[in-house]
Amino acid sequence: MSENKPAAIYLKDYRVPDFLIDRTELVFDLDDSVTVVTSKLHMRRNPSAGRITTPLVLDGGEDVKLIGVAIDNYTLPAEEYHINAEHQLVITATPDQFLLTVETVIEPQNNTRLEGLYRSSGMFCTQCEAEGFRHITYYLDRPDVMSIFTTTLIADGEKYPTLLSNGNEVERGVSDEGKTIVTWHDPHPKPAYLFALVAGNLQHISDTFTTSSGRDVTLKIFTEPHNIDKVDYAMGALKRSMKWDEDVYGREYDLDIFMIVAVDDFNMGAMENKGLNIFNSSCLLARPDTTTDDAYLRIEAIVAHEYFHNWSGNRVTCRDWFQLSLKEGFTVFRDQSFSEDLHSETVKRVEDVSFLRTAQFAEDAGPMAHPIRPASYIEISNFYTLTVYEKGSEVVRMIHTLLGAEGFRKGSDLYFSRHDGQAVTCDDFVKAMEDANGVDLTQFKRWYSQAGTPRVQVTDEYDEQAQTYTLNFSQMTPATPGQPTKLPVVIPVKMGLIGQDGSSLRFNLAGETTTETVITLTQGEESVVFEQVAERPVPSLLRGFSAPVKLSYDYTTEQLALLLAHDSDGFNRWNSGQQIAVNELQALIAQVQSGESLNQESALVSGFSQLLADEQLDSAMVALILTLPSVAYLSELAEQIDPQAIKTARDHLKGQIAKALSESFASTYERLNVQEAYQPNEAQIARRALKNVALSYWVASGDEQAQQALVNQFRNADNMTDQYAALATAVDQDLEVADELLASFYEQWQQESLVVNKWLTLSASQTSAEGLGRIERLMQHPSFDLKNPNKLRAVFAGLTQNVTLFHDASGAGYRFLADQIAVLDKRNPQIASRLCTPLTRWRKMVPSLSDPMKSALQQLAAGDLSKDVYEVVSKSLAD
Ligand code: B3K
Ligand code: ZN
Repeated sequence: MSENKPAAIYLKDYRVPDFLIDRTELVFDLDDSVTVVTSKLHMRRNPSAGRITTPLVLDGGEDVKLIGVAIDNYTLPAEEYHINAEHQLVITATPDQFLLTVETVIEPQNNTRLEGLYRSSGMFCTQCEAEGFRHITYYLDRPDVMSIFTTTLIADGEKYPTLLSNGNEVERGVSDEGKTIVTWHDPHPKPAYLFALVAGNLQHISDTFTTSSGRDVTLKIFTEPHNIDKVDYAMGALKRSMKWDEDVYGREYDLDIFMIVAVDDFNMGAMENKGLNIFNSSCLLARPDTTTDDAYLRIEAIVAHEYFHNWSGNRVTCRDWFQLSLKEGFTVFRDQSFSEDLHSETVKRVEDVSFLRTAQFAEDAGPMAHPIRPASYIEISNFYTLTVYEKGSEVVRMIHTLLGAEGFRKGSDLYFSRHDGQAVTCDDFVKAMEDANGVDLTQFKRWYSQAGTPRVQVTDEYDEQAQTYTLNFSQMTPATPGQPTKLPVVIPVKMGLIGQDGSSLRFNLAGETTTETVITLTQGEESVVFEQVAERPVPSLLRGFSAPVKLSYDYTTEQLALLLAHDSDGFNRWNSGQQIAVNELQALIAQVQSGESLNQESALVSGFSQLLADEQLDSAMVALILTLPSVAYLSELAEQIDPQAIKTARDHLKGQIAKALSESFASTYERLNVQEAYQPNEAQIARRALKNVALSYWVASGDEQAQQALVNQFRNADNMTDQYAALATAVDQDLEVADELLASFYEQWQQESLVVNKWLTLSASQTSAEGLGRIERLMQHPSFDLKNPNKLRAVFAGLTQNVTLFHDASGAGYRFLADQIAVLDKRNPQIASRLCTPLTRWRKMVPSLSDPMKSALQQLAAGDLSKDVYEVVSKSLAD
């Protein structure tokens, strides 16, 4: 590893800034070779800092070239300032209040990190969160410095007719050299991470939204000209989001214009810059023939998420980056609730929980485990994690469950009004919830500081004589790096009791008779006694997944089948089916590992058969229940991960169910395979989901007619959902026709970059004799582009899902990934760091894989690494 180990930054060291920037005036002279940035900062000492003689230290980057510095128009001589080893500009002495002018030069066309200002497909764009602004000019690049920005863009108007920044356009003109000059002004104070600019030759669509108080807001979505036919859906999603935030949170939009721009090269999904959201085109562009149903729903959710940040993140922002979950956890909760409200609540909940339990639980059990408010970091980019986002959302959801919808709204109203225009902490958020409701959330706040997924064990007793039913709960949270001991947390357990006939039983708890309640656990061990319980019930626990915990109760298969068939809570119906499958799969995995012949009985056959027979059920729910737990989820549950055994067991169970119910799958497929004009609506999405699950089982049954149906669907589909599902099944089931279909898919869609990404993933995930040569070939393919994070993610997602190739016992798959990360780290450390995740699991792998995986990490560790990759690799290898 590099000689100078990057230092950690600690939450406990937080200090208010020594200086404030009331106004920021930026001028960008954009040019294809160099871009000149002139920044005028109206600064003063921060009265709350209490320090009167500190030097002024402004953040910068190695890629920023300083041309000159002036204070109150006096050009500073070289001895009055210097650049330190951290690339900061240090000015020894300043007045208490002054105008600082800084001129810098940057080269956006050479910016491969995609942080700060960079060029992507002939356009300029920015990404400043978390610490990208310092790669544009010297600044107090921290979220608690909020300033009013005025931005002037100067560029060749022929090449860059679209010139955008935050706020409202206030001036437009032409320079002496004939360049276009446009000035934008954003009246809302904001931290630099929310700054944005875009310059390009773009097209746009426009619309209007009238806010609840009657103001008209202009809405514009910009793309490169060839994608302008794919933005209508996002516009609709934006309007739905604006309306929902008014209805549910009372939040109105606050500028005259709201703009979204799609760019191809982007490190993550999207960015909530004030009034000018910038999106990865994969999270914005939609057209029926190129976009799957899942992607439609994801686009709607991300448009909503970024829009919702206007209040939860922008108007009220984070004091420091340790508070990231303040805006991200809350905003994910808001976007999840939005999608639940607009679509099926249960389906959305199942999808979100599946993702959480698969990926976030794995993170929380690994070397990078951290609380939703971390106490330290080396590189903040590494903390845009599933824990901060998804677990953060679960924590906010628990507050919602504890306070109820009305109490929560009182709390959010108080939070927004009390802190409007401020940079605050997670404690401030919880305090607003407490004050608005007169409750004490002191113990609850342990969720913000403790990492790890709590385990809850439940046992029960029924006293027939007294008609009392007792549930005994015990909770413990396993140790995580740096946190050997944990305290009990507050766990809301939403629950009900089910009778032998499947009905919801009434019970009496604390003098109230009901069929559903929320029990709030607070102790290591505690019991709850339910009275007037007429029969021995089957408990339906943690309904709607009311807390992000691993709950276990020793259900029999019959009890799970009862819940699957009858529970009034849709989430728990699904969960019970999953639990049966998990139990069977775990038994099969053990059989594979010990070389026994595999069990041929599955309780799922009769359950699934009933589901398929009942045409009245919600097709989307049936599709979810029929979907077996993924290899990734089974890996998370495993004591020791044996990917090949997991895959063999899963393929076996799927094949067994498929063969037993082949005819039902065929008839379900035929019933749902209707001709209709594509709409991404509820009913159609549900139908396609079940149809395509049925197809995958039918094909897995080995029926030749199924293969024919698959090929027909692939060739005749008028929408990407159906075409892709057919192709993915062909690849997953390793059908002979898969190669031919993959080739024809590429042929058909080679001009559509986002569709090509799907082709890259499926091609990389395909089992083939070529081995890693196939991955190398894909990376040489004309459609691959090392600069484009979507292409990288596409290929590496395919590789790491490719059990046979990636987890080869020789360790070649792991070494290959490590080699690629090392190369990529020089270009784009954020993306390189993300790609390390599969290797961080080495301790949980079976011994034969653990050693080679660890060696791959050690090989990586021996190189000269960015802070980003260094942090992940060193924490993964730490004792
Ligand atoms: N706030 C951005 C994420 C920025 C990631 C920076 N590495 C998108 C979002 O969460 O809405
Ligand atoms: Zn966000």
